[in-house]
Amino acid sequence: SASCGDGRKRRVCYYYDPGVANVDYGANHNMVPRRVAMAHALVEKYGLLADMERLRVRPATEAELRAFHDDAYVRLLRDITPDAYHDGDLRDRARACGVGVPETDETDASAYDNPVIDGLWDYCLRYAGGSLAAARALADGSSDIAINWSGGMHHACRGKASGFCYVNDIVLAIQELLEHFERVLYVDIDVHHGDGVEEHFKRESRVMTVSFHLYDIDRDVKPFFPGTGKVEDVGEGDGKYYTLNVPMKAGMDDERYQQLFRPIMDEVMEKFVPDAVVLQCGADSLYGDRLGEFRLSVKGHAGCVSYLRSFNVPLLLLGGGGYTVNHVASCWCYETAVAVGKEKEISDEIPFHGYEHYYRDQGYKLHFTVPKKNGNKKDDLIDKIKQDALMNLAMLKP
Ligand code: VJV
Ligand code: CA
Ligand code: ZN
Repeated sequence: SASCGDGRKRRVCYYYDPGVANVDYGANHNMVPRRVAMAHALVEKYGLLADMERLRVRPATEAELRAFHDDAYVRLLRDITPDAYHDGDLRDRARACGVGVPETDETDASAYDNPVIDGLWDYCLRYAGGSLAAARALADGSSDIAINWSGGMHHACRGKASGFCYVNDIVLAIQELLEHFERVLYVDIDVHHGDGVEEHFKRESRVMTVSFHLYDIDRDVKPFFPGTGKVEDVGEGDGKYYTLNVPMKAGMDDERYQQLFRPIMDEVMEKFVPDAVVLQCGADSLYGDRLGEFRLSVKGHAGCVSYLRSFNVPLLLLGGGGYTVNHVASCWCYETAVAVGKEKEISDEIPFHGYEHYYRDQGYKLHFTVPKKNGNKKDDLIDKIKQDALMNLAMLKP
């Protein structure tokens, strides 16, 4: 059960490729890969590397990407550069694959989300390579927990980029895990719906996908991206009820989030009994995010990591969204500490490590404060969504 073995040490391996952190999505783009370098600098300064195996791995290969992605899409990612795009020869192919250049395609929304950037191919191979290596470290039994904060790109489709994601490293990692484990559980705490992963496995009963996300149908403007993830979407065919969606409204705080997360995950663990767990730790569900509208603290977010860790099942931790970079780095550093079981030992004072000036707004504390909001304490909607989710889980054969 959830309570046993929490104090036990875990063998943790950690993947960090500085080549990924130098990628630039363009001026004012929300996605800032440097946040991973910031998280890493904290991890290093807090001395956490001593408690982990450091994975040094090769980038993914073209053939490895083709285990999920279309040939034509993989070729496009390989061939496209800002110059080739401007020359026009690859422009149509690029736009068909959801990528573009904002200055050229002013009216094309996806060009803003998924720009053709310098080093795009190398970036994709490296972050996918990290997630694949991490999956292998679990599959061969050499690690209990494996971490790749550059991964977690849950929106990428077989033949198309979407939502800042070009290659779906999560699908690739799960496919790798399926070679060695019978059942794999995917859990997604990014504020956005994990649509790309769900779509690929929605007919598969060996993979259960669970996404917690912001979903507001009664919005006066556009729905929150990507607009999918209703509680009624439960998978199809053999995979029916092996998809679970937990749509939430804006403003979710630690208490209410855990009121859903814990009982739902208890039930999932008991019914599905996974052999490995993949947790996408998108940090845009934190308070103060530039895109998200939840109000989680670092401890609230990390509560999901420690809860799943307590089940003692091989655990793959991936990054994802997260657009207020100081919050993201604080969170992933703290979650690295949770993985190695040292979260109580790391100081709340941000150490001098080269990026300390980013933490001024949070008083140079690792745990930024979440202002209390006085609303009605009893929340019928929480009970309603919990009931709906548990009803779907009741349909799963034990
Ligand atoms: O909502 C959308 C799509 C649009 C078209 C593009 N415009 C800019 C916004 C509306 C319909 N896209 C989302 C994508 C969110 C991706 C989240 C990814 C993850 O966290 O789940 C996993 C890594 C969106 N929301 C906000 C923006 N795009 C956005 C993109 C920009 C931007 C401002 C907002 C890109 C460039 C620039 N500004 C300069
Ligand atoms: Ca999610
Ligand atoms: Zn997100």
